[in-house]
Amino acid sequence: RPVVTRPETQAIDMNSRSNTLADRDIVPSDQTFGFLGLGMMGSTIVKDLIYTKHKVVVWNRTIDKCQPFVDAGAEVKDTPMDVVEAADIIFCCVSDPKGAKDLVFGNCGVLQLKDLRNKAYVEMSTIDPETSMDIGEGIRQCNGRYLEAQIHGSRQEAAEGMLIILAGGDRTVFEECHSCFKTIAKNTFFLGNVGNACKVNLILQTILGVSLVGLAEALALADRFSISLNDIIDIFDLTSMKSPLLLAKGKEMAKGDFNPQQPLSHMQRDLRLVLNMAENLDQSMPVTSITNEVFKHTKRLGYSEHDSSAVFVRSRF
Ligand code: NA7
Repeated sequence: RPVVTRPETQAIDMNSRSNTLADRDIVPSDQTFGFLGLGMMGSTIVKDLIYTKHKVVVWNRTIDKCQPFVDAGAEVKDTPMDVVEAADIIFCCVSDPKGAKDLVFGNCGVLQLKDLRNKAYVEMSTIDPETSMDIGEGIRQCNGRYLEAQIHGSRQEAAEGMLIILAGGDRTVFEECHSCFKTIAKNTFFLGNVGNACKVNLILQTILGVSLVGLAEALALADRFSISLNDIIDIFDLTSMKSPLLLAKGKEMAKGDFNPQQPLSHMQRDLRLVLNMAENLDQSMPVTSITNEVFKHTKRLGYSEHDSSAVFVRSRF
C-alpha cells in the first residue's frame, strides 16, 4: 500500500485570470451578487466576477478564506442569511447536496429570512434533481426565484473561464445572470424545469467516471507488460479515440501527478448521485456501479482529495 500524502492546497492567485476574459466584452450587471462557498471553484468564480466589476458579497464557512476577496473589494458577511439580505441574486457553490441543503434550510440559512421577494437563489453546487427541487420549493414558498446552474468543468477550466453552465428553473434569473455566466463560462444552456440541469450534469459525469476507470485499467495493464505509458499515450493521441481530457488524464496517470482538477471525492459523490437517480427508475447501471466501487476503493486508499485520475493507483494493484 503506497504512502499517501495530501495534495498541496493551492492558494488562490487573485491576480491571475483567463486570457479569454479580455475578449468577452463583459458589461457587468448592476445587481448585487451574493456568493456562498469559497472553495476552489467558488474562489475562482468570485475572483473573476470581481475583476469584471460585479458587486459581490461573500460568505464561507471557514471565514479566513474570505480575506483575499475583501482585499479585492468584496463585502463579507457573517452568515448565509446576511448575504441574502445584502444581495439581489445569491449563488451557492459548496461540496455536496447536504451542504447545499444546510445553507438553505439550516440555522442562519437562506430561508431564515422568510420573505425572499425580489431575491433570486442560484444553486451551483453539484446536486441531485430531488435536492434541487426541494431547495427550489423552499425558495419559492418564501416568494423567491430559483435557478439551478450546474457547472460542468474542471478547476482548470474554471480558471480559464471555460466552464459550461447547465441551467434549469426560472428563466428570468438565468437572463439576469448573463454577465456573470459570460464571465465564467464558454457556453450556457437553459434546459427547462428544475431538475433537468442536474440530470444532464450527472449524466455527463457518468461518461467521465466510466471513461477514467477504463483508461486507468488499460494503462495499468500496459504497465504490467512494462510497456511505456508515454508510448501508449502517444499512440492513443493518433487514434480516433483521443480526447483532450483522456489525453490529459493519461499523462497525469503516467506521471503519477494527481493535482486535484476534479477531486476524486467529487467524482465518487457524483457516481453515488447517479446510481441513486437510476435506482428510483429501476434503471440498470452495471458499469457505473462497478465504476463507483472502484472510486470508493481508491478513496479508502487515501486519494479522496487527489484528482480523479488517481483511480490509476488502485488499478495497478
Ligand atoms: P472545495 O474546494 O472542496 O470547496 C468546498 C466548499 O464547500 C468550501 O467552501 C467549503 O467550506 C464548503 N462546504 C462544504 N460543506 C459545507 C457545509 N456543510 N456548510 C457550508 N459550507 C460547506 O470544492 P470546489 O470548490 O472544487 O467545488 C464546489 C462545488 O462546485 C462542487 O459541488 C463541485 O462539484 C462544483 P470550507 O471552506 O470547508 O469551510
